[in-house]
Order: sequence, then C-alpha cells, then structure tokens
Amino acid sequence: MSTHPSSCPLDCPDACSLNVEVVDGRVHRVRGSKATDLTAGFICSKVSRMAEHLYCPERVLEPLVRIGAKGSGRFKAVSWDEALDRIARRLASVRDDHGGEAILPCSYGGSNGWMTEGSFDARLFARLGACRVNRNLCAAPSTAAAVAVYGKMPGLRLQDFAHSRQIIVWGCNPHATSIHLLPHIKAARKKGAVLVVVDPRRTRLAADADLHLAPRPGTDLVLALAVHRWLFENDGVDLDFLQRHCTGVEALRELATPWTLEAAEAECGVPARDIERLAHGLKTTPGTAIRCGWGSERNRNGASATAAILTLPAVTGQLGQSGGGFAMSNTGHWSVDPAAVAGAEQPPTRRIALTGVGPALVQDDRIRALFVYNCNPLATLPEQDAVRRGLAREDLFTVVFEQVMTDTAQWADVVLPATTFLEHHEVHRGYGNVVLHNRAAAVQPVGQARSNASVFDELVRRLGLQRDGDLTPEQLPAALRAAAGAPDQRVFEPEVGDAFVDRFPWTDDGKVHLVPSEGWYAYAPDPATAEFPLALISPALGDQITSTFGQLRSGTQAVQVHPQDAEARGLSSGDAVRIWNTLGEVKVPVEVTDAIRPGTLCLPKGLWARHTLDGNGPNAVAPPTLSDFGEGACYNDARVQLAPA
Ligand SMILES: Nc1nc2c(c(=O)[nH]1)N[C@H]1C(S)=C(S)[C@@H](COP(=O)(O)OP(=O)(O)OC[C@H]3O[C@@H](n4cnc5c(=O)[nH]c(N)nc54)[C@H](O)[C@@H]3O)O[C@H]1N2
Ligand SMILES: Nc1nc2c(c(=O)[nH]1)N[C@H]1C(S)=C(S)[C@@H](COP(=O)(O)OP(=O)(O)OC[C@H]3O[C@@H](n4cnc5c(=O)[nH]c(N)nc54)[C@H](O)[C@@H]3O)O[C@H]1N2
Ligand SMILES: [Mo]
Repeated sequence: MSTHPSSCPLDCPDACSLNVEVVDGRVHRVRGSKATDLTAGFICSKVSRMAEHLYCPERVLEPLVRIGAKGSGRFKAVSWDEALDRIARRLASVRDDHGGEAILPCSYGGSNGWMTEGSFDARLFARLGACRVNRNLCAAPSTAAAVAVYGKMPGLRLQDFAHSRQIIVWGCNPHATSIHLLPHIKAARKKGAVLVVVDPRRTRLAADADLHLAPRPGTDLVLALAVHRWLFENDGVDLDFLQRHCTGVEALRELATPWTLEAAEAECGVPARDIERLAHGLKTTPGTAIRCGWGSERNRNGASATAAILTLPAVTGQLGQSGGGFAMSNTGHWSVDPAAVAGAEQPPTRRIALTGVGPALVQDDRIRALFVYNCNPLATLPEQDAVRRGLAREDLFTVVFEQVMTDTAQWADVVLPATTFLEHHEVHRGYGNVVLHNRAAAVQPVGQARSNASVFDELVRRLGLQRDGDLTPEQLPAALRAAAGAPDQRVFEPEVGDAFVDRFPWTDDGKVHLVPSEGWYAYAPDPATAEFPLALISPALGDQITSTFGQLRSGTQAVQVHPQDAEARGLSSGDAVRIWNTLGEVKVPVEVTDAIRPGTLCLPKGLWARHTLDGNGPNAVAPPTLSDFGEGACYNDARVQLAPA
C-alpha cells in the first residue's frame, strides 16, 4: 500500500487535505490529512467513500453514443477518437449553420478546481463564440451583497471562530455543509461563548444552541432590519466605528425604522422577545462572529437579507476585534481569473442564466447544441419539467461529460467519461478557509476516463481553434499557481492579516457601504397564495454534495412536514404525498416532525429520480424567479400545496 497526499475540490467551504491509500493502483481508502490544521485529520463521510464512487457500477468507463430513443439510456461504447470527432464535427456544423450562440455550455459546481472549471472549457467555448452562462444557481445574491457592502473583502477564517465570545450561525447547517467549523464552535463554547442559530429548521446545531430563531423562509431581511432598528434605538451601535469606517448610516437607520420587534414578529413568525435577545446579545458581546450561510439567500430578498446580516458586525463595531466579524465566502482573497490564465477572450455573446436553461431549451430553438459538464441540470436547475422537455428535444445535440450515469446523462447523444479529482492534477482553493492546494493525481484514471483539461484542450485542436502560445494541460497548473501568487508547493496558506487592522474593505473608498445603493433592503412579501400556502425549502444533504454521490444513496427521501400541517391533511409519517404547484409536482413519503416550523416543508436538494416516488425532485416545483440583486436562484421561494398521493 502507498499513501498519496491529495485534497478535495468539491463545492464545499472546507477544501480538505487528504491522504489517499492506494493498493494495486486502486484507491483503497481516503482519510483526512494533517497537512493543514484546518482539516486536522478528519473528513466528511462523503469523501471517505470516494473509493465507492470511483468503482461504482454507475461509473462511466468509456465514451458512449446513443443507440436508443432520447432518454432511453441505451448507448454503445465507442473510441475516444470517434466520440471527439463526432462532437467536433457537430459543434462546427452547428456554429457554421446557426452561429456560435446556438451552442450552450452548461456547467456549474461539480468541482471548484481551476483545472476543471472555468479554464480550458472557457477557452473552447469563447473561441466557438458560444452562449455565455450566468452562473446564478448559488451564491449570486450573497456575492452581490458582499461585493456591494465590503468589496468582497474576506471575512473570518474557520480557526478565528475559536476566539469568538458569541457565534451566530445564520442560514447555515454546518453539520452537513462545513463540518470543520464545528470544532472551533465547540472550542469557543468551552470558553463560554454563546451560540445562536437562525434557521426555519431545528438543525442539530440549533437543537444545541443557546438561542434558536426559526423565521419563515425568506424573511431574514426583516429579522435583520429589526435587529438594526433595535440597536440604533437602544444605544447598541458603535458610533465611532460607524463614523470612521462606514457610509450609509442614516439611510440604514431610516430603512430599518418600520421594522419594530412587533412588526418583525408578525412577518417572520419569530417571537419579539427572541429578536430582542439576539439584538441585545450583539450589543453586549464584543467578539461576536456571524457565520452567514446560503439558506438565507435563496429567495426574492436574498441579496438584501445577506447584506443586512453581514452589516450587523459593522454596526456593532465587531470587525477587527478578536473573534468578531463575519464569515461567508472567502473566494475574494484569490483574484485569479482561470479563463484569462487559460487564454480565453470571451466575446460578448448572448448570456443565458442557468436558472433559465429549461425554458430556454424548450421555448427557443436557437439553441442546437448543449454541452453539459460539472453539472447535473436535471437534478439541480429550477423548473425540472422544462429541463426534461428541453433534453428530450430531437433537434438538440447533447453532450454530457460525466463521472457517473446521472439522470441527465441518460438524455445525452454522447456521454464522455470524466475523471474524479483523485484521477487528475488539480489546483484549487476553498471558500471557508484561505488555502490553495496544488497536487497530482493519486491514481490512474478508471476505465478510459479523461480530465476536463485534457478533453477541452483536445477539442480546441480538433476544431482548429488553437493559437500560438496556448498553454498545454501540463503547463496550466504552474500558470494558475503563478496567477494566485502561490509558490511551488502543495499547500499554500497565505497570511491574511486582521480586518480593520491590516486590511480594510475592498470597496473604492475603503469603507463599509451599509446601504450600497437605491433599492437595497426593500422587502418583498411572501409569495404564498391560498392555493399554494406552504413554503418548500431544499437545503443540503449530509451525504451528498448537491447531487454528487447520489448514486451511492439508497432509499426514498421523505419530506419533512410539521404536525399541524400534517394533521390538517390527515397525514402520518410514511404516507405518500403529492407536493405540487403550477410548475410541476413531486411524490415522496412524509416524515411528520416538529423540527420544521409550521407552514414550511423540507425536501433536500440534489435528489436523483431513484430517491422519490415519481422520479421528480424538489426542483419540479422550484420557481425560475430571481433575487433582488445578483439575479440569483430562488429555490426556497417554492410555494406549494400538499395532499395524500
Ligand atoms: N454535505 C454537503 N455539504 C455541502 C453541500 C451539500 O450539498 N452537501 N453543498 C455545498 C454548497 S454548493 C453550498 S452552496 C453550501 C450550502 O451550505 P449552507 O449554507 O449550509 O446552505 P443550505 O444547506 O442550502 O441551507 C442552510 C440552512 O438554511 C436553512 N434555510 C432555508 N431557508 C432559509 C431562510 O429563508 N432563512 C434562514 N435563516 N435559513 C434558511 C435550511 O433549513 C438549512 O438548514 O454547502 C456546501 N457543502
Ligand atoms: N432545489 C434546489 N436545487 C438546488 C439548490 C437548492 O438550494 N435547492 N442549490 C443549488 C446549489 S447550492 C448548487 S451549488 C447547485 C449545484 O448544481 P450542480 O453543479 O449541477 O450540482 P452537482 O451535484 O455538484 O453536479 C455536478 C456534476 O458534476 C460532475 N463532476 C464533478 N467533477 C467533475 C469533473 O471533473 N469533470 C466533469 N466533467 N464532471 C464532473 C459530478 O459527477 C456531478 O454529477 O445546485 C443548486 N440546486
Ligand atoms: Mo452551492
């Protein structure tokens, strides 16, 4: 047995360092390594199962071309040469006959690796003049907020939380989505820190917290504004900090004025006394850290909600204090544009939002070729029914470049086998930690799998789009590292300095923009109707990363329903139910539990057809609407009805 150092580039804040045990050229076991204190030798249950993922029966082992009807999942194996030739010929003819914008690349979060996403793929599609995609499935509202308020200045790192005297975890479920935050929360609590959780569900962390506020989904903006109002009214703001480091103080005070504790209670469904406790704690506890997650952004108010949450540490003067401040995504630390490093000069072609891919495919026959990679659109995009109908289009040429035979891949004309992150060289950073990993493959590719970098490089050549000076896949890692200012080493943890001591907001004037511009903090009320009164939220599962690893999960997923809502419909745990709205429906068993607030249902994101009773997922009822700023997905604005199936 040999052990190889590696790291995990999956879409997660933690970016763990790994040790991969290899026996006879095969991955035997993956463990956490101690190469960084951040991972500290332990990893999640998902990546511990990477060996199962590599060698599962669903693994795509060779290039496949469709022989049956679209969606029948019947394919025959062909050589790479034939598959790539077929794809190159088809993309060229689509471009020549209909223009480059008839080609739609569809990729998202399969990997946060710069070798895999946004580099050589971007170079190919830019040179083809393909449609651009607005990557708005996740983090678009919160990025808009973080850019507008702080210039995307990085926040606290995971280890900073150990010094906090109060930790507020807001719209985030770290037991599933960021497990390396937990030891630091534990360490802080051991020293007496208070823990507050804001989540419509009683998560494991919420059950253990000193205070749990369970707002109606999509009302965090109101909750945060009520806290701001209370702080202004009750001598809870740090006037000195506001004067030196912030703009928009009066504007924020005015926008918060309507939201008394009582008005907020009525809108959010959180008792006024709990809102006051939250506000009082912020006023009286220096060293308060807010970890804002993505649960509070996936709705019509998402950007303003995130801004109102992220400005709380500024208003109370927490920034720059030991253990005080905010944390969300620290990607702002790395000013690397992998597309530019790879030599992609993007022409200003038509832009299609990922949230609108379903309708775009169905309503718009200008799109003739779809190239899916790092993405499982049938499981992850809103309007699942439209996505399926789009994939079923006979005149659409669909390539799916995948590790495993996903529900999406079943609809492909050509399936290409992709390597996993243990089978190729990767350069990547996390977004909770500030760390850059650069490491080789741990094992040879399984079957005939190839890396994204090599396939997109090869397609550029087959299409005659190569240019003098183009980097090769072998040269790309060093170029990415250089662009990141990282030395030639496996793990690089740069010094970040302290906020408001060594570094200040990355806005033009170096100040915190409490109210970035007109329109922020305008609250849009709940979209529920008498016909569709229930809110359906779809947070992360503990044992998948969105849909990734779904093939390893057996059994049917239940929807969580509060006893009041269950009783009103005569439902008991285990009953099959239909959840529907005007967009579609999904059938699943129910789990009756008071861990969810009344009026709210929970069915996690990333489900495969095999995980529900009718093959649909929560995305069948997910709306195509967009957030207030950042044009982000509003999955948690799904409003539905529920009845026995
Ligand atoms: N195990 C695992 N880890 C992951 C992922 C995964 O799928 N599985 N996904 C990765 C990705 S892509 C992302 S973006 C992150 C996401 O990680 P998180 O930030 O934790 O996001 P979610 O799981 O979407 O939701 C977090 C919590 O928000 C709650 N919530 C829902 N609606 C609201 C609301 O309106 N207000 C408030 N206050 N809370 C709300 C949910 O009940 C949930 O407990 O995790 C990453 N890590
Ligand atoms: N209902 C609902 N839906 C949601 C959300 C929600 O809150 N509710 N949130 C969403 C969020 S937070 C996110 S980030 C998106 C994620 O949306 P996606 O990015 O579509 O989700 P993943 O499951 O991460 O799918 C990525 C696919 O990429 C493949 N992949 C991984 N590595 C590679 C590689 O190296 N090469 C190739 N070719 N393929 C690779 C994986 O096998 C996987 O099938 O989904 C969103 N969908
Ligand atoms: Mo995400």
